[in-house]
Amino acid sequence: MRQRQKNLNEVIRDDLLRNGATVVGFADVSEVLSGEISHLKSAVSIGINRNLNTETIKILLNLQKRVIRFLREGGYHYLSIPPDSDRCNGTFISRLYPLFTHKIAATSAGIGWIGKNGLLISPEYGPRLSLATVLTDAPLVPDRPILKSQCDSCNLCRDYCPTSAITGKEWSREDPYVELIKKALCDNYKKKIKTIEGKPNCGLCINICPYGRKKNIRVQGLQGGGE
Ligand code: B12
Repeated sequence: MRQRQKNLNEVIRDDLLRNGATVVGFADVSEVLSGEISHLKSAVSIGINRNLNTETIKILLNLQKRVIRFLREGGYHYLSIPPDSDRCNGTFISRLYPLFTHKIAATSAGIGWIGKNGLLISPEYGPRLSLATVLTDAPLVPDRPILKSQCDSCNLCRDYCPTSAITGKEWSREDPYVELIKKALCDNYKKKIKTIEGKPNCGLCINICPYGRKKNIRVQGLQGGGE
């Protein structure tokens, strides 16, 4: 008996999961795109369960290249948004990241919600996924978006944030830009640690989150969550 041919979603997802992705989702992002990229209505959202560091960025970039290969073969247009788009100074991509964030793709692809710590929380891996996105006009079938936070009454990240940057408000797709994090406080703290330890390593709001957390962690002396 002949096997059913895989559709493009399945081809991409299977390939990425075999090559290092932890989660892969597909989103209809047509309602959030404007201007130069409004024709790229679908997003492939890729998450890997690793701290955001140089090696992680390399892996994510490689996964994005794999997606692009399939899209190019199908004759589709695409735009790859690198995991560290903010560092691509002066480029077209660097202008995009405040307009289209990896978190939009991830919640729209049903990978998770935005937690009180401002991070994408997956039910299985918590806030420990580092993210990358490829936008495309390929006819991908969207997964079901997640519409609201499931943090409920948990306030661990707010209570343990060393700089009181977390407001404790809850995210929903209806009010997606509610102030979750006082970004300047978070950023300044990371800069301060960088001058002392050489790396802007905090990550307490990642390590304390109960979603996806390994049991029996020590709350005192938590390790940092990335660069
Ligand atoms: C600038 C930046 C920072 C700044 C500002 C942080 C912030 N909260 O915005 C600083 C330097 C402080 C920072 C710190 C960190 N960052 Co940072 N950062 C970024 C960057 C480059 C851009 C984020 C940005 O400015 N977005 C613009 C604002 C307006 O959007 P946003 O807050 O990101 O997301 C909102 C929308 O997505 C919206 N939304 C979600 N779904 C939907 C759906 C619809 C339809 C709509 C309309 C909106 C919507 O809700 C979100 C919350 O309001 C992204 C990479 C990227 N290109 O996305 C990484 C990124 C957000 N950072 C990341 C990480 C890991 C960190 C740190 C943990 C690093 C560390 N170890 O300290 C900390 C965590 C701080 C924290 N708790 O937020 C990861 C987050 C992964 C995750 N699981 O969520 C990202 C995605 C990088 C990556 N490639 O993985 N970061």
